[in-house]
Amino acid sequence: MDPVETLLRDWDGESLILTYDPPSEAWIIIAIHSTVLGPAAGGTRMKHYANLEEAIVDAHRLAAGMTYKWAVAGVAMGGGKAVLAVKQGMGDGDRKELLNRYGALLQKLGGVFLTGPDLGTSVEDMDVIGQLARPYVFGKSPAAGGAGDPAPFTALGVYSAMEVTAEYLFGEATLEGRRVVIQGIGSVGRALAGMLCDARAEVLISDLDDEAIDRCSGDLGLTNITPAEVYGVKCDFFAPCAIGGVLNEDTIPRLDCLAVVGAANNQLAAAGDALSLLQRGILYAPDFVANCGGAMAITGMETMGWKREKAADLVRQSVRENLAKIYNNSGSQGITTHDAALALARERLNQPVD
Ligand code: PPY
Repeated sequence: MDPVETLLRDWDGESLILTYDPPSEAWIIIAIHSTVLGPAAGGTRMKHYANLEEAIVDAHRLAAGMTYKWAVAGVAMGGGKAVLAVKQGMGDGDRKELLNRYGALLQKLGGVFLTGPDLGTSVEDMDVIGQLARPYVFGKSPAAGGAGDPAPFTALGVYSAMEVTAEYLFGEATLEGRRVVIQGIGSVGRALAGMLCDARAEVLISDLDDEAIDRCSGDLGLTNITPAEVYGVKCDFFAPCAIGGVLNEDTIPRLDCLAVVGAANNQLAAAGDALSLLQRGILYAPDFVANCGGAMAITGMETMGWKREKAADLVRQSVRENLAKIYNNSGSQGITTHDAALALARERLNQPVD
């Protein structure tokens, strides 16, 4: 059978909207995993993939992650994600036109899918998409009536997750003196590094982009490590804040950390990798629990009128309570933290509130 057919047939989600955009030669993929708790909502990722199959796999997995993220965070939204699978080296003009056509598609869908910024898209891009699809786009700039960049709230949630993890491991929620390796110094990684520096943690950073590293290490005076070394550095916390799939059979044996607490989506390459981490004695903060801050804060501010302080308080509270529960359940039931987090999500999916 055609690999794409197999993918679509075997997926456990609800539906996939697939459109080819001839002018840009991009595929627009909207994966809707579950609408049990509400309308499907998730970021729009823009990225080049080797082929359509890889792009669909990414959309499928990211959409499922959103279902669990909303469920654990207690937000009445369903899980979805969009992937704009673009050609390499697309120019700014073509990019903007693609975003405009994507906005027109979202408008036509009339709220079947709500979106926000993700890897490869920005608040400015949300303003472009929002010109046509205004009610269906979160994370527009304040000038365009949105709540702006989710990244500081995502970083705040990850920071709270590190505090809970420190408390679980060391009996104290303080991060002072803890050694943290941040992989990926984009908007979330940078904000996290700043918070950790303020807390007097020892922060090491790594990124594929040398310029990003120079900017960040210059601003904050941090130690750099090369991407090749990033997995093997001895530390308390390893924080994946870039691409997914970084916890895999190749990297897990090399990790020299006590815990993995990061912002990237889909950090585990395969479900079995959670068990490999457990067997190595590494505590894993499930990604969709630790990184809910951006999605939770931006949608809360835009749909429920939360002020920034309230959003920050609720993100901290949600991450603290859920992660503590997950660590305790994992310990008492002898299951991975990933399975404990999925169980919590499924419990909430089975009891939707209206
Ligand atoms: C994510 O957390 O992975 C997101 O997709 C972020 C998001 C989703 C919906 C609105 C704003 C941000």
